[in-house]
Amino acid sequence: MFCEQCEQTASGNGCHQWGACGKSPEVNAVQDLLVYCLRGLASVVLKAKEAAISTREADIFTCESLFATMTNVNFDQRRFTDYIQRCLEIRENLKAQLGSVDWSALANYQPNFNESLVSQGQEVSLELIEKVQDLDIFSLKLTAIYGVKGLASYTFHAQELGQEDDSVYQVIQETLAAIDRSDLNLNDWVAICLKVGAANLRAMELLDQGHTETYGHPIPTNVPLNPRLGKAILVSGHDIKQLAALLAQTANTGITVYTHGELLPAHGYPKLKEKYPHLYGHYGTAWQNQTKEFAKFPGAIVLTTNCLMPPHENYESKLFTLGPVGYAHINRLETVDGAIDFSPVIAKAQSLPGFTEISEPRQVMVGFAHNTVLSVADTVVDALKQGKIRHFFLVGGCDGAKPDRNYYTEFVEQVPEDCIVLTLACGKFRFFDKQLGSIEGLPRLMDLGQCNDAYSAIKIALGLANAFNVSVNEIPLSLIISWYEQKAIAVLLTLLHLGMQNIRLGPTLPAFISPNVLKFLSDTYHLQPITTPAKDLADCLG
Ligand code: FSO
Ligand code: SF4
Repeated sequence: MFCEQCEQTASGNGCHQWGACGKSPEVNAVQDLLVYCLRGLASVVLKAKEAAISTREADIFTCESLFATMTNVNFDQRRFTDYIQRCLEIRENLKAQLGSVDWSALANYQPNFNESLVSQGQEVSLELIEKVQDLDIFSLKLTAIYGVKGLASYTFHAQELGQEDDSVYQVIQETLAAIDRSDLNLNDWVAICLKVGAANLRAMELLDQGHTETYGHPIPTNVPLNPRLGKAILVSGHDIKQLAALLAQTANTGITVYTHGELLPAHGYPKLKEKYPHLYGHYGTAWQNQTKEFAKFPGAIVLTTNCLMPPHENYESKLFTLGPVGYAHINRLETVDGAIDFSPVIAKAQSLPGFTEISEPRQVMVGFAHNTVLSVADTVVDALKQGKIRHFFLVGGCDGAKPDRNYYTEFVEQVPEDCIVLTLACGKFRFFDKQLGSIEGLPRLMDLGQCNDAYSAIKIALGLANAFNVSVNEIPLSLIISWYEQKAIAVLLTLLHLGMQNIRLGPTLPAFISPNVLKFLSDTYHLQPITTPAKDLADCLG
């Protein structure tokens, strides 16, 4: 097998025997086969778009199935077989509408379902076909594919909330179709990657609109970290819409709903909180701690998106997945009349003890999305001008199990008292409950939301640049980013598209970035690896 799409890739050099995430070589091969078929579908979709034939079904399908191939989303080989079959059905349906066209071999590719899809997937591994030809183009093709996976996940969430823009689908399909081309040079591939970043900015804007138009702008909200007595359901992942659907179905059941991981920021949405008082508190920390945290949780658990880890026997019977998420033998929630039916989760929660003991009250504050922060832009600008705030640090991104991620905790601990830390995504769980005080009434630690809310960080940076009438690289803001999976790659491409300089990335640099591509990123954008908290802090403040 070959996969190097995430930060945890084996020895920083690609997973070749078995995925460090728990993905088997067989699942990896059928994922490769699916992506290969999606690339063929993309060329047909582009022709259909030119001919003004509706491609919405194909576009949404492409997003969902690419989402399923992201790290820690779906480990179920049968689901990928279903996705491949569906991909070919959609492709042939579009071809039939287009009439006689001279299709490429990729657009006509037909796997043999009577033989092993695993060996057919191994034959179309991108590494096998491309790496030998040109390492730098291979590196940029991987960057584009992985970035498109992240973009597809944001686009999938946005369309769930009724927000779509055909220009985003166009970029996803163009990028997938371009992988097959051998006539593009390095500059062309850099441009393709930056275009993915631009489309991702639009996708994140759509997702932000979807969230805020449906659930209101997040407001500063205290979230209990201690449970309350009674039956309980824990919801993890990122999908606010599915959380809302669960809340609707559990209203008046007496069950308390807790968020886990990246769903913590859901508590900041006023329309969710007002409507569903049984959305009570947060339980646990980041994704890599789930095997311990899920085992202890005394109720049912729903995984709405990444990051799913291979479940342990001691909690798998109370774990449920939905949408693109999956694991063989784990309960899967079905869609009934267009909505997920959570009744098996409710029945499971009722059969489990729930919380029978209370603990010391603790809480954290969420809800510092762009609307809240920019509503006090004048205070921020005054405090900056008067030197009361010296610098902003965005310390955010993904968490992971490696010990070198302690850098981010130590960094936040060492940030001087006249500086403010903005954070987002699951990396914050290393320091989210620290009491850092405030400056001029502004908390020194502000949680902007999920990785899906990276748009907020960008809006705040652009808003401050606008208030000072300078470029975004001239405001006193440093980006200290931790990455893990492909959404982080999409966001990084967005930041590069915006021309953001001096991003510090860690805990290690992506394995798929070749030395020449890294040199380009470092020369053009001054993208750099993290070093030590003390050195990086001194450099940023210097
Ligand atoms: Fe974390 Fe996982 Fe949100 Fe990622 S839960 S690591 S960038 O998939 O999604 O931040
Ligand atoms: Fe390895 Fe990451 Fe790929 Fe899993 S997703 S196989 S850990 S590179």
